[in-house]
Formats: sequence, structure tokens, C-alpha cells
Amino acid sequence: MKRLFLSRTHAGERTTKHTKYTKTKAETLPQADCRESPKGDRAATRPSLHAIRSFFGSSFRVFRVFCGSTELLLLSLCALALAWHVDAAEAVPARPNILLIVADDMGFSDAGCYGGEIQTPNLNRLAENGLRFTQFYNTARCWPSRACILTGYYAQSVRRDQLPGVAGGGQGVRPKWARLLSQQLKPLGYRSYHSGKWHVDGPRLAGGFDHSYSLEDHDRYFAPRNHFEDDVKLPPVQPGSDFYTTTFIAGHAIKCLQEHAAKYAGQPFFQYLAFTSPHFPLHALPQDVAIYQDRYQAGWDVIRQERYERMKKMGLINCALSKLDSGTVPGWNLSEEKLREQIGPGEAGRAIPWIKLTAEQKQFQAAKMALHAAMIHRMDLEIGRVLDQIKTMGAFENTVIFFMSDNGASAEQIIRGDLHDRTATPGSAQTFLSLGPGWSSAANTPLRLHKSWMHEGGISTPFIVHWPAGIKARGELRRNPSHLIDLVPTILELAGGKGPKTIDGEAVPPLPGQSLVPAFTKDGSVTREYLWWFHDGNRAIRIGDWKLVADHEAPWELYDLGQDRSESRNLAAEHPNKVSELGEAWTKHAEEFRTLATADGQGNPPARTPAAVRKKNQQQQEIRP
Ligand SMILES: [Ca+2]
Repeated sequence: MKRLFLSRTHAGERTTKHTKYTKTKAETLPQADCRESPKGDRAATRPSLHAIRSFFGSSFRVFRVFCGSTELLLLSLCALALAWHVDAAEAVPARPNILLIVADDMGFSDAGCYGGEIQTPNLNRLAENGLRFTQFYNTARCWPSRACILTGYYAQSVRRDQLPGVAGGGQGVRPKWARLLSQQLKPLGYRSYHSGKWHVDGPRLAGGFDHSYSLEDHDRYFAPRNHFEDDVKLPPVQPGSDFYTTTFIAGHAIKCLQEHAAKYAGQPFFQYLAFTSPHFPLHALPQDVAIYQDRYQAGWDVIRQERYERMKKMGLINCALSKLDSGTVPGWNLSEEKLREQIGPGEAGRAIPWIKLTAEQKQFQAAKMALHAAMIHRMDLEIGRVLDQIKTMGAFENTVIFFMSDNGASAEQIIRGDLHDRTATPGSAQTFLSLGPGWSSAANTPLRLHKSWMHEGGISTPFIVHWPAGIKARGELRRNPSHLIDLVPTILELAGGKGPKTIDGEAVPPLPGQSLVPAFTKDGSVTREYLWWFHDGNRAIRIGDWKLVADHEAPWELYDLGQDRSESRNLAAEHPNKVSELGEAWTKHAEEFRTLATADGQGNPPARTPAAVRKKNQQQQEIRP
């Protein structure tokens, strides 16, 4: 197949710089040469100041003799200084630390640096001094995204998302060859720390992490009952204490980094910081909610328009604003009647125009969005605390920071955990509120649909990369289409290593993603054949700017994302050959992932009854367009 995956406006070739990055010094230097300097890692790759001073001091008289005049001497010194500066600027740093930050259910445009009105000064600073990707993709759901982040494979091929006819999914067990990034970084000298959501199979420490705080209770931000430190269960948090998960997760990361600085300063670190914010239930701290309590009275239509205008000005998008879709909500949502009965008359179950809401609904909906904003606001503050810790360690310059969300904002509206007390303050521990489809549409501005759909609103995430020592660009955009599967190859390249070719004598399949390191220097320089999605029966494939996408059992829709990122004009009827071409490619790759998932015999489903076989055959049909 042709290698088509180039943006029309950003088709480009790999730069010569890439060769420099590919062969990092870390690959050729012994361990001691990769150590961080106590005052910042950049020093490890520059000529030391002491050496420069010695050189200038001892050479001064020699220069005077050779140059013969003060002017010529000054010129020579300038030339030498310039040469050193160029050399230092182009030097490849020693192996960088990695900070990988994941938000949970945060929308494409929630952060300020992606057009949102939510105050995210720490993320904004990372964006101003780093890169923002405009077409970065996740998998539209928590657990498959985490499989991609940590293994580098499509979740279906490692049995971490459902593929019809294959045993696996949210409870699936990975094949032996699907090792975690932390396991791959260990032989490269890294220490790895996990703080927050896990949602991958297997214990953390056996998965290569040196420390872990794993929050397994996704219904309680104030008093989780099910959580683990270093794979040992912690006592439940007592209700009424000052615990808040977002703060605690950041605190654990800071604790790991402090220990790292004290005991392992000679080694690079990989900190996996996986927040659960702003996933439902909408639980937020009162002081954060107060900042936003009057901000959303204008409603989701106005907020969408405002975000859209800001995003256009920032150059993040060039498409129309998608229309509100009032007909599509998750199949597992409570009915509107149940929502009103259990939450109150202010709840709304559909993304209808704001003007059609009652006054009571407007007030309640505005309060819900204030909770969502407050949760992101707090997450940004906690990210700031972690960044301060890294600065204190003198490691900020040579830490590569990635920020992303695991899926688009969610239209889910369910009640679980400690249920919902209608008399309690919204956002408190006694409440169980969800963002819902109206505000989710605003959070995903300007894109269509929500978490769990394969339309752009479900699978698009902000993606910030910040690395002062290794990326010269400041505040630039990258339109290079990219995906979570690219993180492992990117980080392995930065760490100066490659994944194993065999494990226990068995071949390890090649990674499907591409290193994004060339895109750090030049937009469009990462090419690929395709990107592929499947979740809950929803499916999509992107080849070049063409995207084929369908909801469960619905016919394929075709979009030209180069002009229509908001998927507003379905071109399937105009280009039937393109539909066939992409549809066949989607099926071909689904079969490849099925082969990978079942090759060790463990992905094969158990023996089935005739009825189950009929169902399986039906599922097999579903996988074919
Ligand atoms: Ca999620």
C-alpha cells in the first residue's frame, strides 16, 4: 500500500536532524556519561564551564601572539563563542527524564492553550515553551488508551479491547510479548513511577514500576475505598477527611521524585502521572468551584462559539463548528425520565440548543460545567506542583513532558458509587453528577460526538510536548497526525533504546506506531500508512486526510479531514471507491490484530454452544463493513 499518511499542507520529508536524534549519545555513551548534572541536565552535553574557562585562560597569551591585535583577538573570541553556541544548541542531550501526564475524559478544547476558558496556566506555559499537536488521537476509552500508552500496540492486538471473536477487552490479559514501557526502560537505566489510574492488566511493580499509587475506585474523589500503594491495598479513606484524589495522585508523584533525587539522581526517571480528573462523578473542591460558579450562565452554545473563535485564531483548526447532535447519547445512559427523577428537574439528557432549556435547567447545567472546570483547574495546579518538584531537582530542562487526555469529553449520564443525594451541594461527596452531552459537546469543540465514538470528538486529544533541552521550537503547532501508539517508539528513541526482538525465544511483533522525534523538529515529517480504531462496535480508519467512520451497525461515512475536521459533510456517496478502499483496509488490519491477539492460543474464545456460535458468526459479520 502507498505510504499516504501525509497532511496535504504539511507533507514533508525526514530532516537530517532526525539522523542526529536517532543515534543519540546515550546509545554510545556508557552509563556514567548519561548522568544528570546536579544543576541541570543540559550541562551534561555542553562543554563544561570549567573547561571553557580553562581553555580561555590558558590560551589567552597564545591568541595574543597569533592575532597580533586586540581587535583581531576579539573577533576570534566571538567566532569561538559562536561556534560553541551552535554546537551547544545542536547537541543531543543525555537521556532525558520522561513525565507522561494523562487526563481522564478531558475534552479537546478544555485547556486554555487549546481554546478553553478554564484556567490552565501550567499547561499553557508548557505549550508556550513547547509544541501543541492539533491532530493527536487516542482510542476514545480509558482502558484501550492505557494499553496503547504503555505497550505501544493497538489495544485489540494485545487483548485490551474487544475484537469480535476474540477473548479480551477491559479484563483482557496481554500476550507475553506485550511488555510495558516501564519494563523496556529498566534495562536502559530508568527508574519508573506510576501515580494514579492504572486500567491495565497485571500488578504495577511486576510491570516494571519501582513505585506505584493505583487508584481503583472511580466513584469517589474524596474518600476512595479501593486503592493500592506498591500493589499493597491501602485502608479506605475516611469520609470527611481532606483527601482529594487529584491532589493525592500528584503528591505521590512528588514523593517518588523526591526519593529519586535523594537516592537515584544518577539515573533518569519515567514518571507516569495518570489523573482521574475530570472523569465523572463531578467531584470538586469548593474553592475551585467558586472561581467558575458564574462563568457558564451563558450556556453551551455561547461557550462553543467562543472556544471555536479562539481556536481559529490560535491556528488549531480550519473547519466549521459541528452542529449539536441531540439524537446521540450512550446506550447505557439513564433515560431522561430517570435522570429527572434521581437528579432533579434541572438535569438534561440531550444536547439541545441552550435556549430550549428551562430556567431551572440552565441554572443546574451551568453549575455542572463549573464543577468540570474546577476539576481541570485543580489538575492544572497539581501539575504545577509536580513541575516545581522537577525544577527543584534541576531536571526541568532535560525532562520531556507529554500531556494528553485518554479520550474525548463524556456524554455519559449514570449514577453509581454512593448514589446521588439531591439535597447535597453539587460536586460534594454525596452527589454523583456527570457532564452530559450538552457540555460534552462544548468540551470537544469544534468536533463531533463524545467519548466512546470514533468520530473526532471521541478520539481527539490535546497533546503538548515540552523539552527545553531537546526542542528548539517554542509555542509552535504540529499538524502531523499522531496517536497514542506513537508514545512508546518516541520514548524508546529518546531513551536511546529499542524494544526486544524476542522474548523467551519468541518473536516480538513490530510496533505499529512511529517515533514522533522527527516532528519535534519539522512538522509533517512523520509518515505512516494508516491509523485504525474500533471500540464498542464503532469503527474508523484514517489514511492521509481521508477518514472512514461508522457507528455501530450504521453504514460507513467518509470525510476529508483536511478541510472538514468537524465531519460535517459525508462524502461516502460521492466517492464509493474510496469507501471500498478504506473499508477493505480497515478489515485487513482488524484481521492482523485478531491474528496477533490469538497467536498464543489464549485469545481464542472458549468452546461455544450452537447459540453462541451463531452469535459469534454475527459478530464476525460486524467486523466486516
Ligand atoms: Ca477516560
